[in-house]
Amino acid sequence: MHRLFVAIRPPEDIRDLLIDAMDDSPALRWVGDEQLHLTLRFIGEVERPLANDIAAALARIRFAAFELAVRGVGRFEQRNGGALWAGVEPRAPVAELAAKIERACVVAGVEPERRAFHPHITLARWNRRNADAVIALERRRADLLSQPFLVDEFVLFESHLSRHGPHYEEVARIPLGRAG
Ligand code: 2AM
Repeated sequence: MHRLFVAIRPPEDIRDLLIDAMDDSPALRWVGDEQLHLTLRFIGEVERPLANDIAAALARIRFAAFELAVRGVGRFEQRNGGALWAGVEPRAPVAELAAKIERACVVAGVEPERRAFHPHITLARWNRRNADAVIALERRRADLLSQPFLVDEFVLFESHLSRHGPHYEEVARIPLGRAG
């Protein structure tokens, strides 16, 4: 089985800004540089033939390159903790691209996504008992803001899980059309 997801990989200067926003707070498990991405569609575990059909459907997507900037931080709460993330703006082009990817996945035979799309770049995971520290950090980083960067491709990743955390392998890069 192949555990797949589709994401935007921010360029190095943007990743550097995100890494600079991290601190040594023991309350948070920060992600590494190689794990920074904006998920457009989490696909999950699929067999090889479906993986091939997904890759082919994604390769047929036509979408114009666009600019994004990182802006602000936020947090998701699950039962035992959650994620701290950086937001992006504007959301419209990234949501449109995600919707196109969603249609391509469904045409290829993937079950439709029922959850709403919230574009974000996960920076850290946290445990419920450290919620106060996470809220304090979220306030301190509220003014996080990057220069706009060009999104001119998206990536199909395979996630390999291990004891040392996930390793994300690039399976295919799909270019976007010339901006504007
Ligand atoms: P994230 O975007 O909040 O960090 C690979 O696992 C990527 O897919 C991660 O970026 C992860 O979360 C995202 N993702 C979305 N839904 C997921 C799910 N149900 N299980 C695992 N990862 C998921």
